[in-house]
Amino acid sequence: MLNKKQEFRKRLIKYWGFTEQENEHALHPSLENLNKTPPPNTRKFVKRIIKASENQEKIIIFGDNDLDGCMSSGILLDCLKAFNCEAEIIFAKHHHNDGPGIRKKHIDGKLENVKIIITIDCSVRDEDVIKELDKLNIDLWTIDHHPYLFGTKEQCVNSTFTGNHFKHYCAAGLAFRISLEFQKIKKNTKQIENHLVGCMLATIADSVKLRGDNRTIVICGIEKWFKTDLPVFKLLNFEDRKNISKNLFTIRKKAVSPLNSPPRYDDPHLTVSSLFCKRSKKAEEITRKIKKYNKKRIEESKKMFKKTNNQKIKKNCINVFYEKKFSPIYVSQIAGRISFEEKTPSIVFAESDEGCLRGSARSPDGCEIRDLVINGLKDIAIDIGGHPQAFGLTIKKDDFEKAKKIIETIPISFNTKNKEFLTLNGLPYEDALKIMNEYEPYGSGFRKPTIHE
Ligand SMILES: [Mn+2]
Repeated sequence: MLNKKQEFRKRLIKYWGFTEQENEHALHPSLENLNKTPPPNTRKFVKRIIKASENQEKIIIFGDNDLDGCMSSGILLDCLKAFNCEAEIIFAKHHHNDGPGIRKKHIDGKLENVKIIITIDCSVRDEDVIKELDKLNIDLWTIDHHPYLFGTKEQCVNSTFTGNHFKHYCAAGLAFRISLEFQKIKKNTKQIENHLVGCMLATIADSVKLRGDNRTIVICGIEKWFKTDLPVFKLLNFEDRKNISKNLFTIRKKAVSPLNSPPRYDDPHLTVSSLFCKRSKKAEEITRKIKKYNKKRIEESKKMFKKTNNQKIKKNCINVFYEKKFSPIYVSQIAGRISFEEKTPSIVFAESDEGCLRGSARSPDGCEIRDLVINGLKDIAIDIGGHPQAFGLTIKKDDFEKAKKIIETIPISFNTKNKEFLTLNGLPYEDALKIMNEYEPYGSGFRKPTIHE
């Protein structure tokens, strides 16, 4: 016979849909729990890089310019450097009309003597790129957590490929798994700890699901965060609160968001070169810039958010916002804040180049809108891509009113699982709370249930 506590725990595990092993891992996080099998093609990729290092083949990494993009490129470059590869990073600019990814214009004039191109947190968006690389006999590898687009499937390390344990990884998660494979050849404990901390920051930044391996990475990464000796991380550090949820919250506020600012101000190289840099002088210089950019980010986004307050929020629909003064740098942040505070999906547009509007969509847990919007705007959108609850899109400025009308009339629905209550069945509330606290931290895709007394 189960006692009341055991019964409650059983209901909790069922609520989250945990297997027994997942439950065990959630309660006792350790890197040992990471799935033993790396994502498909990881080992093949590492082998190819080893060969490139032996032959001194020139490598270009194309990254995306948010924190996950910078972190994943940074981790990868750090691995490649440890194997004496000749490699550099180029950022395919993100917040322009094309959305993330490389097109012909990004590679033109940059391929001299290049033998391998790696795209990470972004992929090839243009068939002409594939043709050009084929012609020049350049090997293309794609590492991404966005749906696969072009290239040879066998040369993609992709979170969306069939398989379970890696499906929620962000790009830095994939880079971390690659790093773990490199470490099997040349052990460097310090480097793996640094990459773990970096991966933790990117996992928080990208708001991927806080379950399975991601959860392990975040919890173990936070533990290492307080012991890191990397100058730039140390400068963003603060006191260890002994409460994992509070630490996660503060890390998001004091490290993740600030680190996300410089790359979005068109300086992703600054972020990448700072992340794993061991010189404290450089770290000081960079954190000064991070602070400056961050101050600007807070001020500008506050102004922008205030403007969205003039518009009445409509319930049960995707709310669309646009004003001439909005900046495309902050649209994702504003959309995120609206969807979080109003518990409703939203899309915020701002003017970008060439008569276009760049928008960012965010929706709360349990409400997936990407495919609905793709379908609704199929004759209008120039580009749509990203995750079911967080994606970017570009439309022509002239199409705005038409697009707004379509988007706001799309019927949306919430997965009601979020509204389920857990009953106490006679267990004192304090006891239930104690059990739930064992499972902290909560986050995206892993919510604390509401209790019914
Ligand atoms: Mn990403």
